[in-house]
Amino acid sequence: MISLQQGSDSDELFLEDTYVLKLLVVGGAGVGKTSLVRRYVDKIWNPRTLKTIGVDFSLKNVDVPVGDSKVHVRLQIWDFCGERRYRQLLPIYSQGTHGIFLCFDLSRPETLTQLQDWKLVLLRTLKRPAVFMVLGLKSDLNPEITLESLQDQTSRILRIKESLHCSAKTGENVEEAFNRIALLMFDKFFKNKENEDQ
Ligand SMILES: Nc1nc2c(ncn2[C@@H]2O[C@H](COP(=O)(O)OP(=O)(O)OP(=O)(O)O)[C@@H](O)[C@H]2O)c(=O)[nH]1
Ligand SMILES: [Mg+2]
Repeated sequence: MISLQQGSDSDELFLEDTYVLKLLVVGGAGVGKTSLVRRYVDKIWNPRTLKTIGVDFSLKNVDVPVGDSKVHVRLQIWDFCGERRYRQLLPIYSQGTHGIFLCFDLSRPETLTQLQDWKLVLLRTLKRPAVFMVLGLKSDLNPEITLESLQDQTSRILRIKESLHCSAKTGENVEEAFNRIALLMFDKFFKNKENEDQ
């Protein structure tokens, strides 16, 4: 059974006992977005990924702990290509998104600064606010990075405190990043609805 919960400015999809959440993954070319998603969804590390053309789409079911219980969430993961010439497609693919991973490459600091542009474009095109989280990828190439220094940089440069360093190669913090954003998205878009239903 599929039911659409009517929101004031959006329609939220609720499949039986599962909340459907859309997560967009963006950031510069080659920062490691597809490798991150493949590591999370398929539990594989393949050093020879092909660059994404347009967008890749994956699904993953995850249980999000809420208080003493858990809710079932189906993550729709939209892995958007970093190549600039496809940027005009972003407004189309970003609509209805609940959360966004802004990704950069920890071994190329300029890719963090470039996220300012991505954030601006998204803020201009999204019809409702989404949850933003910054991911510093390829942490295996920058083992000195600490969560504190990362949060410091992302707050200063992007005004976003919510961040994590991950490695698709070693698996560091990959599950943690997706679990964290699933929880933040659920809290923002559905938590009050849950409380109303009880
Ligand atoms: N050392 C290391 N290399 C990585 C990691 N993640 C990705 N890479 C490498 O970085 C390159 C680009 O990875 P992709 O995952 O294709 O990057 P992308 O962000 O999806 O790139 P586009 O699709 O072009 O936007 C590949 O050679 C990967 O093997 C990581 O965690 N550690
Ligand atoms: Mg890719």
